[in-house]
Amino acid sequence: MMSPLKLFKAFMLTMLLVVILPAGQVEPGLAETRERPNIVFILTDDLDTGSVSVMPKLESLLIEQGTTFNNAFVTDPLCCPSRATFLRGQYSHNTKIAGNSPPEGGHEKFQRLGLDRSTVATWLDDAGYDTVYLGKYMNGYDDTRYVPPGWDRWFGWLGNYYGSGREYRLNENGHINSYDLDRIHDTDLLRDKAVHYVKNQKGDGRPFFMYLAPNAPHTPAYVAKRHEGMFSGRSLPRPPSFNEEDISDKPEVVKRPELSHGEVEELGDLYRKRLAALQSVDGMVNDVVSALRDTGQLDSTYIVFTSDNGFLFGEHRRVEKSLPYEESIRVPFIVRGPGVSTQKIDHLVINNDFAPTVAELAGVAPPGFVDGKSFVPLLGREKPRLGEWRTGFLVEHVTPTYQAIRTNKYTYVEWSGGATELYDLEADPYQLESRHETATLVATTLSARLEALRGCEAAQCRAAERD
Ligand SMILES: [Ca+2]
Ligand SMILES: [Ca+2]
Repeated sequence: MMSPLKLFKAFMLTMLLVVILPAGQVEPGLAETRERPNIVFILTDDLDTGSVSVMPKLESLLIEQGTTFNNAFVTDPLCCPSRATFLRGQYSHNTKIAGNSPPEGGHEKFQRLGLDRSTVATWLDDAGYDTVYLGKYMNGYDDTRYVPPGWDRWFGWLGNYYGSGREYRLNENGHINSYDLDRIHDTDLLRDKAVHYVKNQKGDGRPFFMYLAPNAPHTPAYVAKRHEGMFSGRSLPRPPSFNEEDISDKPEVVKRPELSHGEVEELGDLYRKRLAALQSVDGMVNDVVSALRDTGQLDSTYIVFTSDNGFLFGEHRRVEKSLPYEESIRVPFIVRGPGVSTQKIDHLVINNDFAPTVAELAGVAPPGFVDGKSFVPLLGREKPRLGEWRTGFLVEHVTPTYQAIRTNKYTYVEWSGGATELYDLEADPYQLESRHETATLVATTLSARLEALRGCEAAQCRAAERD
C-alpha cells in the first residue's frame, strides 16, 4: 500500500503533468522515475554476527523495522575480494580479485583490469543517481588522487588503517586531507559527512546512493574516547568449537597448536575493544536514520547493513577470517525500506546479490556478467519458499586455496592438495567433527555440485546454486 506521503506526491505529480504537458505526451515511466528510492549501504569491516548484539540502535532502527537475513554469507571471506564482489555482483573467480594485495588482488589490479568501470556505482550514476562514497575502498588504495568512475562525491580512506601514528588521510574528491585521530574518530568523521550530505545535498533533486564503509571493528579496533572502557567486564564467547580440543578431523593446513593462555587473554582484549569501537558505528546508524527522518526522506530510502566478512575468535583454534568455517563466511545482513517486512528469514543470500538487488531497487538492469541475483522478492510478505530459492553457493579462496559449497544443510570443502571436509550443520552446527571419511555418499554428491559452481559464470552460477 502507498503511504499517504507517496500518494500525495503521486497526486501532485499527476496534476503537474496534466497542467504542463499537452495530452498524449505524458511518459508512462515518468511518475515511476520520480519515485525512485534513495539507497544507503553501510558496510562494516570484519564484523561477526554475534557482536551485533551490542548495537541497540541497529536493533531498534533497522532490525526491528526491517528484514534480517539469518543466513547471509560472503563467497570469499576477505576484505578486498568481498568488496569487489559487493561492487560487481560476481564471484571472485570472475572478478579475479582473490586477495588484498598484488598479484591476487588490491586496488591497483581492480583499476588495471577495468573492473571499476562497471560497478553498482556506474550503473546507478548512468541512471541519474547522485552517488556518494564514504570510507574504506579496495585494499592498497593509498597516496592517490584517483577517483574511481561512477562516484559523484568521493571520500575514500587512504592507506591501511592506522599504520603510521595518529594521522589518517582521505581522498576527498581528488584532494588529500589529513585528520588527527585524537581530534576526530574516523567513524565519527564519516558519520558527520554522511549526515551533512543527507541534510544538505539530498541528491540535489535526484535520488542518491550512499556507500558508507567504516573501518570498524577491524583490528586495531580504534575506540572513540567517549567509549573507552565500555565492555571491560565482558568475557570472550567460548562456543564448543573454541580452542577445539580434537582437531584430528581437520586438514593439515588448518591445524595449529591450542591457543595459549596469553593468546586467549589478548583475544579477549581485542574482542572488548571491537565491541567498544562498534558503538561509534551504532551512533552513525542512529544519526543517519535521524537525518533521513528529519528531512522527510526515511520513507523513500532503503538502508542495507552488513560486513565484508566475519571473524574467527578462536573457533577451531584460529584467529582470522579467510577460512570456510561459519564464523568467517557468515555476516550480519539487515535491510529496511519502503515495502520491506519486519521479519527474520532463513533464505541463503550472498554478497554477490547486493549489486543486482540495488540495481533492481533503482530500476536499472544489471549487466550480463553479474553472478548474483536480486533478493528483492524476499523483502515482502509474499516470498518464495526456502526450497524455491538458492539452496547452495560457492565459497572460494586463494591463500590458503580451497573451494567449498555451503548448502542449507552442509558445508563441503575441497582443499588444494586433496584434503576434504564435510559438516552436517544440523547435527554439528559448530563444525566439530568433519564426516568426509564416513558420509562418502553425501560428499560425492556435494563434490559434483561444487564442480558445477567452481568456474561458473552468470546464469550458470544461478542454475548451479539450485538443486
Ligand atoms: Ca574485512
Ligand atoms: Ca574436531
